[in-house]
Amino acid sequence: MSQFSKSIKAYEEAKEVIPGGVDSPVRAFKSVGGTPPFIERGEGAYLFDIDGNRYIDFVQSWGPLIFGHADQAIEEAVCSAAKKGLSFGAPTTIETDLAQQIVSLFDSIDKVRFVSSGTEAVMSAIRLARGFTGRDDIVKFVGCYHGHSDSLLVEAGSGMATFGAPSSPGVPADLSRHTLLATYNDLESLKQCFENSSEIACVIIEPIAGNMGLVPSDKEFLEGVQSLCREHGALLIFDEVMSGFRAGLRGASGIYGIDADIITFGKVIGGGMPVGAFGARSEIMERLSPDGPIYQAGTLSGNPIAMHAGYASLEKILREGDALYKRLELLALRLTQGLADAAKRHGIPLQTDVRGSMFGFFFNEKPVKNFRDAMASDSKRFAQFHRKMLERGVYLACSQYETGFISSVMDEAMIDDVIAKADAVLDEIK
Ligand code: HOZ
Repeated sequence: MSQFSKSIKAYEEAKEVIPGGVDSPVRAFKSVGGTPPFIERGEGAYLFDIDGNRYIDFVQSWGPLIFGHADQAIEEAVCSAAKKGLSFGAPTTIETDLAQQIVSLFDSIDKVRFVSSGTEAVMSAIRLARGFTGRDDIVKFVGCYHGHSDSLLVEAGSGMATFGAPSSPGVPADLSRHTLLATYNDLESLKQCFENSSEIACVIIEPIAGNMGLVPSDKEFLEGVQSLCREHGALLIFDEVMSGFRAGLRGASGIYGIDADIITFGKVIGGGMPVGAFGARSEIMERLSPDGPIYQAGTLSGNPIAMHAGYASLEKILREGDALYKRLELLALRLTQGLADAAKRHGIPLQTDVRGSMFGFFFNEKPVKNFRDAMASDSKRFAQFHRKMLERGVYLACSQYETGFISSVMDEAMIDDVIAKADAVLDEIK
């Protein structure tokens, strides 16, 4: 009997009534083989599946759970808010409280608007940029993923990369022709886009890409992107849905010291509840309805339970400040160094990187700077590594085009245990 037998049965049942058995494609384990464990509960650094297997969790719901599972303060905030009602569709003071926390940290943000997901945040930011500039074209970088809205589902990372799809049926060609593509960490390719179009409303980028695996921008490249945007009157959008409050207290914006015109958030600012947000200076945000003509709305936007979860999460973050990210980065470096040493011992080429609590690794001879480099990594070896680590109780993202996350409830002993397991696995797959 397999250690995953209940999950295998649950997956078969799910597939009868849910496409692919999952509500988001990357969860299906298609690129690594096998079936996904069905989760029963999370506690601290660990996940428990319905077969009773325990895993140390480096996925953390794809990023939000920086304090691990069932954090007491966040749980209490959610429970006490829930007792007062689940949704009002009317203003609440907690929205202002959470907005103030975010505005206080970013010089370039005077106002934020809350939505219910990262996809929604980015989709709204694009509309705002188009409405503000009166232009239709946008530039995105190949391999960056900005959620699944039409304009952005072109040569995207994350699940699109996992399944090797350049774009999705259902996105009208008339729309995707307004999405120009540039190469990550290659300023010349962006210059080319500006030469090809004088109608560019915005350039959107994950300044620390986390959806083609972890691939940070080079500083000079990102500075160049900002100058080109200014030169051509296009807005710069930092998609910090993943890197926001993950790579550092001020995300990539703080690490690089670059102020984007619009920043999008999600994941950590919801503490595990569905939240997204986008923010900018007043001049831009005031173009949004009801102050201005650019429409954007949502029945559950600023949902009180989600706002309380996000506020409790940010309150904990602000209490520890930069020290939190230093601590998490040291753990991430301990992990990636341990993996790199083990890989070297077994003669396996491995590239690793870390930004704050985000870490990534590629089975690749060469450093990874863009999506083409990422795709040259050994996906078969990744799949073997993933499966064998899972069998040993280590829950890693089920695609080489995703990022790993350290949570505050992890410690050195846990990391060392994972390194020992990785060492054994790498020995088996060398
Ligand atoms: N945006 C998440 C990280 N790539 C993936 C979440 C999902 O697609 O389910």
